[in-house]
Amino acid sequence: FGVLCAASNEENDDGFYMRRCVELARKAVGYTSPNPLVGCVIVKDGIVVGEGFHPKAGQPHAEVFALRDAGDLAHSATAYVSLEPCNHFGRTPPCTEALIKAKVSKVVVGMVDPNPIVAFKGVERLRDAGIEVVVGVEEELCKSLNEPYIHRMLTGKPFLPLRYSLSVNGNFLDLLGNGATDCGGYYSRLLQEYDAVVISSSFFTEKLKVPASQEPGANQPIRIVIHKDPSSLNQIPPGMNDFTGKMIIFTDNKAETAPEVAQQGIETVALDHINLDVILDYCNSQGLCSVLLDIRGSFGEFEELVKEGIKKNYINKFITEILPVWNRRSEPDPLQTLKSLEQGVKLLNLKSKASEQSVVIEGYFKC
Ligand code: AOF
Ligand code: ZN
Repeated sequence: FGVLCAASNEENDDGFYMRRCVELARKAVGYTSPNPLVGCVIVKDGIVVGEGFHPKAGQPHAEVFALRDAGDLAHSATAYVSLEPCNHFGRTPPCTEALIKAKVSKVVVGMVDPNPIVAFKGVERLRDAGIEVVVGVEEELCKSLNEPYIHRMLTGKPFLPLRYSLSVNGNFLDLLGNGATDCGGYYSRLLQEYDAVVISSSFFTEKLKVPASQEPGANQPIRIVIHKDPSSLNQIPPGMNDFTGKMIIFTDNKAETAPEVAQQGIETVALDHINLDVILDYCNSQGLCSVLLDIRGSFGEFEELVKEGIKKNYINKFITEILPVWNRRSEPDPLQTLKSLEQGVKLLNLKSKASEQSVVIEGYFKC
């Protein structure tokens, strides 16, 4: 009985330290792409002697910071890492070698790295060096931490959830004056998690503030503006780009861009036809792992993108925010396009979150 108790305590401890790794990793939310979020904790005799996380692509990995923090105490210690340690020379040297050199005796890994250059090779290298390796502690949590990174590694496309708001009577809210004006703190926190957000050009034409993450120092995703109205590209009011992030306009308007647009640091890409393939390829080329398709404003601008995204299986996550307002039916309904697709679309792995401002439901769509 005593042995069983000891084993289950050890398992609980593994979970505890892995959750701490995830907590540490999350300090860099929004800043690591194309790299993953990774946290590492070094534990010796039940005491945490080192902690670290990966702050930004190009900078040292989580293990390196944690080992530095632990110094000589890493000797014979256990290293917890939310992602399999790398075993390759990328922008930084292999973490496996750093762990071996530090003489840790055990490594507990949250999940195998889906990067084909790394997958299982890190674990193998550590085992070959005589280090005990446990894989798959708090695996689901570690996977949810890096949903965009994993998605991009496996599909070659950025992760592309679709977000929209509904009134309590089930109508779409454009949030540009149609019933509700503020999405509250939830929306601001959501934005921080994304590398880019696709928004409607009505933020320009209605002279509204472009949505920004509110907390000081928070990640400001790149604003990708869909601009289908040929008459208004030259009427972008000054001060639109008043947040610290980058803005890029995708337009099928061939008219020459007004100098004021470029003066605001806004890049413009003119296309024959705005489509998701071009937008996602652009994001991919910039190393962006996550793009939020944020349906607000001029719904018509999104309809084709939504249709394309669902048909091509680019959109697999839905984020629905129900706000405490009652409103008239909005026309056109931006997701009416879904009705023309196959019946019986079902969302899986639902999660919901309720606050005083809203109820948020997230779910996955599998074709
Ligand atoms: C780890 N710990 O903290 C991270 C890892 O170009 P590099 O050198 O930064 O390598 C990037 C790859 O390394 C990335 O695609 C992923 O496979 C892994 N990231 N690995 O052991 C970390 N950030
Ligand atoms: Zn590494």
